[in-house]
Amino acid sequence: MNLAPETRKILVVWLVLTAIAVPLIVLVLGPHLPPGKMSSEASAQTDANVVLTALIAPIVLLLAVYFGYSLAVFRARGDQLEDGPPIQGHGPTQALWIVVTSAIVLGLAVWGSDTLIVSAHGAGGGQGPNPDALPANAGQALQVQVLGQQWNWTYRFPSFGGLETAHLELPVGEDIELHVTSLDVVHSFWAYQLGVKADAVPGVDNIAFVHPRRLGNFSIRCSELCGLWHGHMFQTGQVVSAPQFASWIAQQRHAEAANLKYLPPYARDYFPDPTRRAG
Ligand SMILES: [Cu+2]
Repeated sequence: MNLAPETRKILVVWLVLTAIAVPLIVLVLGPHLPPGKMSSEASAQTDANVVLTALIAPIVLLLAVYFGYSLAVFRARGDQLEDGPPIQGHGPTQALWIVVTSAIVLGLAVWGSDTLIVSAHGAGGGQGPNPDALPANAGQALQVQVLGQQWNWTYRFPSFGGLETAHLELPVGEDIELHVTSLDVVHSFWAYQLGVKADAVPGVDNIAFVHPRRLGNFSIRCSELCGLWHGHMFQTGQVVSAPQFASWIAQQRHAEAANLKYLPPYARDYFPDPTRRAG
């Protein structure tokens, strides 16, 4: 191809900078991009952040190099204040631009849809009462109900007698089926390091799947302004080993046994008595 010397220089600078930037983004910045690798869903989100950052870098660099080169080389010198010759379109550049941008957008759409639906079970978002993206063994997932109320979170475990706990522990390596709902106003359950964020809406059973992969703490916040003490809806949850989870559940059942009879029967959602203050 016959390239103008300017084009060749711009391309060389761009290629060199791209060859430096992309590996740095993938290898150095990538491991620090949010939300981390604590669950399959979080990993899929982190991978998406790495791919998008690595892909955007050459585009940003091309624009920056072209801009910088134009400022340095094509600027008017002295008191010559004359426009350059008009450009009336450039077929090959336009065709290349359309082909490359279409390939990037369509490629990302296919990859993103596959990740969302097949490998990351809805990627931690609430999918409503009838989820489309299910983990392979959805039937065996551990069900945990997440209850938002002004201004705290509580959790119910239907497979352990409807036990309600004031804090959240989850077993590592298992599929968890979160049923997020609210007792009063709209909240949003955001377990940051797990890559889960699902709206908690009264009367709605909002299902989000998560598969914890690593042990450790995760922070839980309400991410929907829900009243005066919205900022107080903060907790720390734990991903623990299966035996630790079993002993935590046993201990919670023992500690909460006396309270169990005051709880309403386990349901997918609750409509509290409007004449009483919820919670
Ligand atoms: Cu809230």
